[in-house]
Amino acid sequence: MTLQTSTTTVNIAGSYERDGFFLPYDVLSHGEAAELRADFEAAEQELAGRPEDLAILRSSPDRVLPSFDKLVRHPRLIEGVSEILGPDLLVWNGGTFIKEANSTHIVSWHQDLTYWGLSDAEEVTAWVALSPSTPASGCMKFIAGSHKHSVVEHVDTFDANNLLSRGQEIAVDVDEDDATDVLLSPGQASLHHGHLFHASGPNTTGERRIGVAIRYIKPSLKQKDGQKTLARLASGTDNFGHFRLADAPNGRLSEVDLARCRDDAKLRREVLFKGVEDQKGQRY
Ligand SMILES: O=C(O)CCC(=O)C(=O)O
Repeated sequence: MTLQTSTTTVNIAGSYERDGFFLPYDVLSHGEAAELRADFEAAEQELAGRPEDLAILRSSPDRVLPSFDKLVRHPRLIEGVSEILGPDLLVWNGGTFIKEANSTHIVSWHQDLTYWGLSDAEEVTAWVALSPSTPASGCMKFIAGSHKHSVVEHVDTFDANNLLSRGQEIAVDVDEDDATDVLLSPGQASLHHGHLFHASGPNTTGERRIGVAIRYIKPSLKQKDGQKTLARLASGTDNFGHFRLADAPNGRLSEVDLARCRDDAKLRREVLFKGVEDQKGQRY
């Protein structure tokens, strides 16, 4: 994949520290983003009659498609995220957020780290656009500086229209007028902090909106509750062993990888749905 050069990493750490995010960050060319999207959508077609595996593809494409494994380890992403977290990086998850054309699905105001059961906040999300991210398509909105709060109270709504696992929503008022729209072209990314207040609205366009939310963590973090989940070493070394290290995918949609993801998804659900185990997530 060719590297883009229009954004330097020089100002990433400063903006991130001040605002809790950095954008836009050039990662892939339009052509590369289109290729990745085509590979993903072909895989969706292949799994069309297998809902459980289709859900795995959408929530963990990096574990079942070599092209997405390559994306999460892309030198440009590693370079940008390392400015914030340092050279040793694990990918804790690399799932997609999809809003179909003319979809009412939204994401309520939330902070990512609320329910992930991680021991620390040294986590960065790189959200890579595979389609235009605009207010009309339901782009994310960020509240600059809100990452300086630790986790605030959230209420679970389990609203079927909400793409979050528990439909969780920040219980304090958020002034939408203060929000920054995350405007991205295909192949660009935003980087955001796990305590940042963020949300996204419906997709009012006739095109699908697709983003890949890659959650990078430092290997020193631990899963506080439950068993060790899988994480992929994306850069540097893991001197801690707090996660089970995932290998590269065995191939495209291999049965072995799909089975591993099914097992890992069970462990993750125990963490994400702690206290409300009988509920089902809405996203996939
Ligand atoms: O894709 C979206 O609309 C929301 C994504 C999000 O909340 C996240 O990546 O943390």
